[in-house]
Amino acid sequence: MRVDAAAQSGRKVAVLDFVEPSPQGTRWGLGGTCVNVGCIPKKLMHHTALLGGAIKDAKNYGWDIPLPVHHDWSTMAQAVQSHVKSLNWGHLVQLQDRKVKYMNLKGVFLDKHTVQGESKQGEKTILTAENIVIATGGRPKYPLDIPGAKLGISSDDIFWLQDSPGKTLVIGASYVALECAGFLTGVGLDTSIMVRSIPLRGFDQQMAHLVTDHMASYGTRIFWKCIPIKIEKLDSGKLQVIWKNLESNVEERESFDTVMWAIGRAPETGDLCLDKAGVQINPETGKIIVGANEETSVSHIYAIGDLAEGRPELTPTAIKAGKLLAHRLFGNSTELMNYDNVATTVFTPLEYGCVGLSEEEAVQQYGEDNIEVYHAYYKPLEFTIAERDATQCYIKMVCLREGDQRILGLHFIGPNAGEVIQGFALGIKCNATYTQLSSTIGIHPTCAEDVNKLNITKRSGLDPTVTA
Ligand code: NA7
Repeated sequence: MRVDAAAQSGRKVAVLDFVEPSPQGTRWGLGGTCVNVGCIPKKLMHHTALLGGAIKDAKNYGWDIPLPVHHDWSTMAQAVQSHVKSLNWGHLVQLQDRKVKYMNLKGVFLDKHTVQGESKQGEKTILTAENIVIATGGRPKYPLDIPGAKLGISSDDIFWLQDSPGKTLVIGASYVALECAGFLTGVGLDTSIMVRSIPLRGFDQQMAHLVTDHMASYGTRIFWKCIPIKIEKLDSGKLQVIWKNLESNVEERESFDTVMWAIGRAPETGDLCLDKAGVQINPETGKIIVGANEETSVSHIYAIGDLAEGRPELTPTAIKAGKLLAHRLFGNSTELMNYDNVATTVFTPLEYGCVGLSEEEAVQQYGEDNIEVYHAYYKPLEFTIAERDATQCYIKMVCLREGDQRILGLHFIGPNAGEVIQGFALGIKCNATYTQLSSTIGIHPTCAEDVNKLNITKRSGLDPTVTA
């Protein structure tokens, strides 16, 4: 939450932050998931992998680099971890500057205005507040029914490993799974993913399959339609994973140095004693039920971020929602958070950025006859000399079919997808139309210009490959 925003209004503000170590004992500092075990270390490790690709490309561009090159995990880990620690420190300083009292305590509700904070040493502090914001986020799930599951690590651990995880199996097919498997492959590790159903549930499925197609061609092994059954530690120290192939119904096994669970995240609401404050949760998801103004079932208690029901599990939405809440509470504002058309990017080796509706959602909401899908397979200029395969470089724009064709969703797979989509997200937020987009002149030569040049519809059945 933007506690600093609340403090700036002159109110007395305290923030309780306490990291429960992961089952593997990993702990970290102030700043939450994004800073410590999410976006920041993930993007830096993704960049590490991209650099490896650039080194290979460099040869064709005339750089005399002896191949193969070797990547040293410990050097990367130290660099990433010290950057994260500098961010922890920066957050602490910012809180002090804004006169926010930071308390390294784990909070539980005693009643609707009282929270008890407990330190690592067990010392208790009672705090009372007029307004309370819950923003405890979520933590990776572990399966309850798989013997040996605790031998595996999660995304809470991968970024803090001092030594290379070696041959790794990532279980799950969410963006967390694909991103981690992507950078592990990229730094040269033998990496596999186990997918029980579909990749990237909730995302456009044509795009999701292009992402996994690229990963497979890039060296990540994908075990499709497989579910883990058991993990055993062998005398060699390796982990033997036994799984069932749901298509052949056959049990298979293989040993790995590391198994990483990426099977979703659970909201951190269980230990908060929310019942004592009367805060309602959805018993199925464990998430806190909130209104449009982030208010829970108790009028002065708010919930923001991953633990709030129905909210995207994304850092920037939580930050913005916190800021707006502070402005509403203390700054005479009435502006509510608008959760529509939030852009996001999956940082797989070939990145996937999107904003707005998937093709499936657009069909469901408007009917197939009422949408027009423009698409293109394009080749980034940089790929040509490097002789990179551009098979999965693809753009899809979903529009309304009538009139000027309002853009409902934009999907882009290719280099720097986040940078590309961020700009177009403004247009889509402003209800841009296909007509307006095509009248915008592209910047040559970029990948993003191929978005402006989209002109082949899926309905036409014409070849969408960009040739010039
Ligand atoms: P998600 O999106 O909840 O994804 C969890 C993934 O793990 C998904 O691929 C699941 O497959 C898979 N899964 C779940 N349980 C198992 C077991 N037991 N075995 C194998 N595979 C399993 O999780 P994330 O935390 O990564 O993402 C959270 C949100 O952030 C997400 O909703 C986005 O909006 C942003 P399934 O598809 O259920 O078959």
